Amino acid sequence: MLDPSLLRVVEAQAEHLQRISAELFADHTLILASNRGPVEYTMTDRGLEGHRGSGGLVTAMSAIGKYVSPRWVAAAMSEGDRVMAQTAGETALHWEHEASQFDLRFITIEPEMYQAYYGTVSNPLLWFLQHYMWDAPRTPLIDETIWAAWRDYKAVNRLFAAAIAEEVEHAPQAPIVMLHDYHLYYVPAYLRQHELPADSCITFFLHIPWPGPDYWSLLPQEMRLEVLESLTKCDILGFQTHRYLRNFLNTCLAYLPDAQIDYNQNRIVCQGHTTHLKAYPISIDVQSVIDLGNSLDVRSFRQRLRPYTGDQTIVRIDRVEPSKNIVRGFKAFELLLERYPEYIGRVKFMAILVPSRLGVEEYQRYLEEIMVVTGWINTRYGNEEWQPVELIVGENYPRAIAAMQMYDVLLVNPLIDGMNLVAKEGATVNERGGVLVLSEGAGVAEQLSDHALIISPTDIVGTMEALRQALEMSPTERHERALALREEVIREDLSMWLAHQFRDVQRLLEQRASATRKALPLVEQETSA
Ligand code: GDG
Repeated sequence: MLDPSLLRVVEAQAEHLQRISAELFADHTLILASNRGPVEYTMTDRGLEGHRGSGGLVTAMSAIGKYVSPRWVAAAMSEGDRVMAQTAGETALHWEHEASQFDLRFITIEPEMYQAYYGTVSNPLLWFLQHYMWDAPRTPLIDETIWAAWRDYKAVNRLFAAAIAEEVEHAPQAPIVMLHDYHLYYVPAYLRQHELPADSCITFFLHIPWPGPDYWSLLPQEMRLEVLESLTKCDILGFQTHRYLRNFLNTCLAYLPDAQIDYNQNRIVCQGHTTHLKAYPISIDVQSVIDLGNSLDVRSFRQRLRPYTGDQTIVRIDRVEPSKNIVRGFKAFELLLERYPEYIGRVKFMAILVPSRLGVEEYQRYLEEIMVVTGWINTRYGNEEWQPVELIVGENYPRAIAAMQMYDVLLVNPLIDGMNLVAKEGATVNERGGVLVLSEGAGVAEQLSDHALIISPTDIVGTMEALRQALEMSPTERHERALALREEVIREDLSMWLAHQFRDVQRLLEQRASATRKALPLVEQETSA
C-alpha cells in the first residue's frame, strides 16, 4: 500500500496531465506510430484473441490511451494481426484495455520485407550499434544482403509514412504525430514529403541509447547521413537521458556538415528546419503498477514463487537480451558463493527471463550460454534439496511483478540500456526494503544512482561486492534507500513524462503562432535528472 502523501503526488501528476491533454487535444489530433502496437492478435480455438503487446515501449505507451484516444499506426506482427488488418480494411480497430483506448491501424508488410526491416536492420544492425554490441574487427559486415535489407527498411518506413499521412488527411483537427524508436528513422523525412497542415507537429522519442559519433562510423556514410537528415526533420526529438542527447549533438557535429548546432539551447538547424532536443526520462504508470501488485493474480503468483526464494533472494527480470548482461550477473553470483560459502543454502538468485528475438542467432546462443552458466552454478553449489539459481523462462507480466515484490536485492546490470523500467517498477512495488544494484550503463542511473549501489557492468568482482554489500546492509539503511528510490520514481510518474512532452509541443505551437516567430528554446531544458 502506498503512503497517502505519495498517492496524492501520483494523483496530482495525473490531474496535471489531464489538464494539459484537454487543452492540447481540444484542437489537435494525436497520431502515434511505432513498430509494435498496443495489442497483438493470436488465432486460438475460440477465434482471434487480442492481448497487450509486450516490451517496455508498449508498457509505457499504453498509458497514453487513458488520457487521449489516439490513432496508433503499427506493423501487423502476427498472423492474427494480419487477419485483423484484412478484415478491418480501411476502418481502424478499436482496442480498449484497462481504461486505455486506441484506434489502431495495422500496416501489412510482405513477410520477407518485414524480416529485412525488423530481423536484419532494426535487430541486430541498429540495436547492436546503439548498444555497442558489435565486435568491430569482425562485425557488422555490411554486404549486399545488408544493403538490400536497408532498402527494405526504407520501404517499410515509407509505408509507415504513407499510412500516417492518410491518418493526417482524415484527422478532424491539426495532427500531432509522435513517432517512436529506431525502427522508424526514415519516417520523418518521408512524412515531410507529404503535405501537412501548418500547425502540425512531428515528435520522435528514442527509447534506446544514442552512442557517440565514433561508434556511428560502423554504419556506412550514406546510411548514417540519411538517418541524421531524417531525424533533424522532426520538431522535437526526445531522448531518455542527457548523455544520449549530447551524443546526438556530437554525432550531428561530426557528420552533418551543414547543420548549425546550438549546445546551449539543445537545438539543431538543418536544411532550414529547427529541431529541438530534450531529455524526457521515461517512467512507469505508478498507479496501475500498484493496482496490479495488489491484484489476486499477483498474490497467487507470490505463493507460487515462494519455493523459489531463500532466506534472502536476489532477483533479476529481463528479456533474454545480451545487452542486459545476464551471464555476467550469474558469474558475479557464482563468485559470491565461491568467496562466501556461508551464503550457500541461504541466498537464492531468482531470474525471470522473457524470451526475445529468438529468430536472431545471437539471442539463441545467449539463451544457451545462460543455461550453461546457471546449470554449472547449480551443479557446483546445489544439491537434491536446494539449488542456488532458479531460472524461470517465459512471458508473464503479473508473475514478474510478484517477483519484484519479493526481492531483497534487485540486480539491474545492463551493459547499456535506454532507461530500464524494471528498476522503477521494482522500487515501486517491492515489499522487503530491497536494495537496487544498478549498472552505471542504465539510463535510469541518471535518476536513481544516489540511492542504489552502482556498479560497472563488466566488473564481476565489483558486482559481487555490491551484491554482498546489499545482502549485509542494515535494515535501517535498506529501508531508507528503498523509500528514497520509491519517492524518486513516484515524483516522475509516466504522466509527467507525457505531460512534459505535451507541454513542449504546446509551447512550440504557441511560438509558431506568435507574431515574432522567433525560435526560442523549449522551456526547462534541465528536466529532472
Ligand atoms: C526498451 C528499452 C526502456 C517483464 N516481464 C514481462 C514483461 N516485463 C516488463 C517489465 C518492463 C518491461 O517489460 C521491460 O522494459 P525494460 O525497460 O526493462 O526493457 P526493454 O524491453 O528493453 O525496453 C529500455 C524501455 O524500452 C522503455 O522506453 O526503458 O531501456 O530497451 O516493464 O516489467 N512484460 C510482459 N511480459 C512479461 O513476462 N508483457
